[in-house]
Amino acid sequence: MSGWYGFIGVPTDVGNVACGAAEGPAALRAIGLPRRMGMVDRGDVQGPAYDGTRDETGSRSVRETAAWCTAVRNAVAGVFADGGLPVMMGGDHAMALGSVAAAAEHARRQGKNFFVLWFDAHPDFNTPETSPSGNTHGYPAALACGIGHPALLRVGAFTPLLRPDRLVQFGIRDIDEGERANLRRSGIEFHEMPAVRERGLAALVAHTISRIQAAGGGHVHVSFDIDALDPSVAPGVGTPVPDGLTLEEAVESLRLLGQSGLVQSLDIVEYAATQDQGNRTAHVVEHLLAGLMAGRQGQTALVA
Ligand code: 4U7
Ligand code: MN
Ligand code: MN
Ligand code: MN
Repeated sequence: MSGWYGFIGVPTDVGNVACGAAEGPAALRAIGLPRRMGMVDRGDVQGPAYDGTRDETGSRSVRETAAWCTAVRNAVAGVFADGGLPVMMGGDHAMALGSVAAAAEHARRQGKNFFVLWFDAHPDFNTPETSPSGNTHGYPAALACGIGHPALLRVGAFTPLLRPDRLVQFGIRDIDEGERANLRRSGIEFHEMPAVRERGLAALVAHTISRIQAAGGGHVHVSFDIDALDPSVAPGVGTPVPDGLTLEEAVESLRLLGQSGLVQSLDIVEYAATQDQGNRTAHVVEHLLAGLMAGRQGQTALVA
């Protein structure tokens, strides 16, 4: 499969105060990631700092999150317009609203069905009403489905950006009470760790790929929060949760997704460089990306 990859740095912790995610893209460039992976470095998106004050809904940094997501959306749209596959490097997960907006708009223009696969310890399906923290990195999946803060729903050209039955989540193991009710009400398919352990991540992902293909295919956006991985593998995250995915099963799943030819855009988010042990987690990011790239070239991914 031909094409090029656009590296878009999103150095922000706008969705979660000083979690270290703002330092992620610079740390990835410091190990030479975009260059070594043969990517086109499209530079960093910019935006305002985190504001911890709560607004009338209890949410923090709403205006700032909207500004970042709008800038991300424009940067992602630029890579689509130039014929590349955009890879957004976070930065905390609040930015995914911007990439999902650009991807959904691109899919619609091409007349394609739009799907999002979400790898995360958390469903990120909070609304201002259910969020215990008011932090917007817990909102993006719900916002993509058209649920949540009205100021954030305006980031995309339309809402909902995504049909709830076209969102599938993997690796989930930390759900807030009200968030679980939101997931149930929307009918989201989410695979918690016991199911992943029982059936195997790659098998679940392969099943999802078949279902998407049976539905006529489309544009698949992958949003990979690296806290989906076990903290022993990826210590450099803002909100670590024990009992996560292995690197091998995550890389194999991304390879399958690459091989399917369905994936047209990718977020790898929540790399909190300041929490990393040396560059361990930066190299994990590289392996994840290498998995997708190898799959797209029809190769077997290697995990070193
Ligand atoms: B991440 C949390 F309360 N659910 O909403 C919240 F546990 O993007 C965490 O997946 C959200 O890292 C984590 O604040 C968001 C909390
Ligand atoms: Mn986070
Ligand atoms: Mn997340
Ligand atoms: Mn998470």
